[in-house]
Amino acid sequence: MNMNSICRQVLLAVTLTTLIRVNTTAVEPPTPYGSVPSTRQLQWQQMEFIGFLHFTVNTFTDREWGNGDEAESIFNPTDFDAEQIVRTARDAGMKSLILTAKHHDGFCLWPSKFTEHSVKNSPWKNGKGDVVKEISAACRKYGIKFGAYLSPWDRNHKDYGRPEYVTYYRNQMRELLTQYGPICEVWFDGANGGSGYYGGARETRTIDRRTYYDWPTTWQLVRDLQPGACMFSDAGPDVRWAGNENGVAGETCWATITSADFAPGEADEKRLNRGDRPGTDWLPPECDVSIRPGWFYHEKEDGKVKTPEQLINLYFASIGRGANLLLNLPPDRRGQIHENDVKSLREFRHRLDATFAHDLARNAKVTASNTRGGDARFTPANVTDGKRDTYWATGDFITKPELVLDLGKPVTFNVVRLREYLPLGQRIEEFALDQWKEGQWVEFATGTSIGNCRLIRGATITTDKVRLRVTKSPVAPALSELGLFEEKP
Ligand code: FUL
Ligand code: CA
Repeated sequence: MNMNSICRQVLLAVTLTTLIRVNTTAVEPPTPYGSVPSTRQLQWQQMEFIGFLHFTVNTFTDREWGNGDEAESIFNPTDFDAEQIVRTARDAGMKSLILTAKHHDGFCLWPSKFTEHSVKNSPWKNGKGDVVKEISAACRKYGIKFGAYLSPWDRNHKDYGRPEYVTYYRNQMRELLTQYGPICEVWFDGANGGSGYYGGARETRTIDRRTYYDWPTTWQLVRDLQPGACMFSDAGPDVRWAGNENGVAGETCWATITSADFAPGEADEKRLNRGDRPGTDWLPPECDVSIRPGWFYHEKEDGKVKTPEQLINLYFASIGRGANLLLNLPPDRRGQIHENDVKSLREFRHRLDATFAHDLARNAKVTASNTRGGDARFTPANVTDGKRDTYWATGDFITKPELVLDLGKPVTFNVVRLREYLPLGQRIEEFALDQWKEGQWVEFATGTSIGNCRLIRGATITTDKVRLRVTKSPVAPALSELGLFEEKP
């Protein structure tokens, strides 16, 4: 081997090692921060808008809470139409529908083997009907998911308050989770214990909310039978109550909370509304609210259906703060969603689509003060591609970066939508938004938590450049989306 070829060999070796080194030191994504979502939680959060159906004997007694002594014969919808109900929900943009299979009165909307207090002893379809079956089938037909509410409190059952009832409750849960296809959410209500019929005892029964139900065993049953289902309660384990029934999440709202401090029916409403930071668990909030004053249908509330504008405000106050919106639609005595509710939902959907169909930032040129490792995978352009699974990230320790959207021409908007890349946790704590105005940056909004979705809604702005400043973050941000939208009057 002559000197030249030795040189060539060495050079080749050096080049190869460099190449290999470049490969092995490829830029890693940021390390996840704090608690992060499970796959089922991520799927749930992406739904954003969910429907609730409150329907039972109360629909026919004109009450909100049945006592448990209602005769099965009163449950008799005159023209039950599961498809009309599900279509209404789907057309409103709801991605799943949760049905009160059993409310506090104990009446079951499916023919449970474990009680006589159900549709099977009602005149409806000569006792052959099954509301759970019809609604779940219609959900499958219209391509939305299905969930069930099984009230832990049962004012009809003779054993309520004793261990036998907990077995009964689990038997019913097993029926619901095995006979009706995939269940995407199980809703554990917090109202527990009090006066009731209780098989004729007509007394007040109180229970220890922390111990009576032995929740971990029931939760495990749900995991075993429906591993994809998210469970809702004041304490999760997958989704938490947002702390009120007005549909409003905290202005600052963390997806994390320390859930061991709570039990179903026992929680600090302020903390649920805002979350904890730091919190030991990823437990995103669900904002439940009814389209009418009550959860069940009452003719006297036909004129009190929330207006499209009120519904849009709720959308901004829940989904726009990182929560999911669970909007209740009460079927009427026919067993259909009333015309007034349908009309309001239609207009609501129409206005939302008119706003969010056009992301005015889509063609912007995006630049940032820092891009993680200069790597194209973390490019700032990822925030305008409309995909949740691509994101802009900065280098570790770069916690106050800036992002500039050059829109190329003046654009008019009044809504900014931000989304964080959730698999890496909720990272950004505070941010500010600026517009380019008369040759300088002028701040037009500041905000706190982002999470799944943050909507900043303000005065209409016309500008050709927008800047996002991350002003507080414990770690490098990972931002999936920055969109600009205009609400048309
Ligand atoms: C509450 C219940 O008491 C109401 O009747 C309704 O079901 C609501 C969603 O949850 O705690
Ligand atoms: Ca993206």
